[in-house]
Amino acid sequence: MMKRYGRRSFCGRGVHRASKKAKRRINIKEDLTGALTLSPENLLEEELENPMVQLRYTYAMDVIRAKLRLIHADLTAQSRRPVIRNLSSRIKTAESIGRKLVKKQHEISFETAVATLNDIAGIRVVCYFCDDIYRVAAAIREQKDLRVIKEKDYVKRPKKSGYQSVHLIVGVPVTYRDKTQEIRVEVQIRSFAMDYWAELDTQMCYKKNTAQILHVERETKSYSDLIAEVDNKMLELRRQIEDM
Ligand code: 0O2
Repeated sequence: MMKRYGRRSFCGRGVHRASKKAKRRINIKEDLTGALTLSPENLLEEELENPMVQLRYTYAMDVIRAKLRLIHADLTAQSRRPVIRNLSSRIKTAESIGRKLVKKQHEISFETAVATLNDIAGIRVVCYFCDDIYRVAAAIREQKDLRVIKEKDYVKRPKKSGYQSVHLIVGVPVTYRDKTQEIRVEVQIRSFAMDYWAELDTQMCYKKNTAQILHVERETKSYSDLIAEVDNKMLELRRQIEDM
């Protein structure tokens, strides 16, 4: 089962891809009394796929997507050039949640995932230029109906791998009947150039233990530096043109 940040046009609509149940592996365990129970992975999957859960996360992502369309229109009008190139979103698969919980040495359960993971729902914002990242992040911070819970700036301080993006964990109030629940959504904001590097890194290295191969680690990091240099040169050039 695989759910990725599918490329979606900026105005794209649609529901996040449904999981492929056919590929699902069911692990039933038998305890000493002979009772049959589902494995923690299967229980997690069951709870994650509950329509009320999926719809709450989808709702929260839709609120942010709608907000980002407004931000795009506003910033585009201000700068008289397009600012956001594309948006994509996804709900993390149970498999990926399970792996992340194991990596963080947490027990595998839906409750633990909801309590400890910030990126069950994720939105990726790809901007044209690297300064746009901070304009979009600032605009998100200004929204009174959203709460920025946490921020990570991997542009100012790239990860060891070379990964660059600004991450905002945004809380969205989702009300159903008389109950309001704050749903956390991870918003990853990056430039077109940073996205190119991250997409290829995901395909070739990320989560593949290539970090053990020193030259791969060194090369991917050096390409990230090169791309950042080009990104900055493009920004300088744009500024020169704007000043003409
Ligand atoms: P996937 O499959 O993209 O969902 P937190 O719990 O908020 O403190 P977290 O989520 O543990 O922090 O880590 P972090 O570094 O803030 O963000 C992790 C996400 O950033 C990853 O999600 C990736 O999407 C992306 N990312 C981080 N490092 C790299 C990297 O080296 N290469 C690439 N291509 N992407 C990276 P997941 O859950 O790991 O994966």
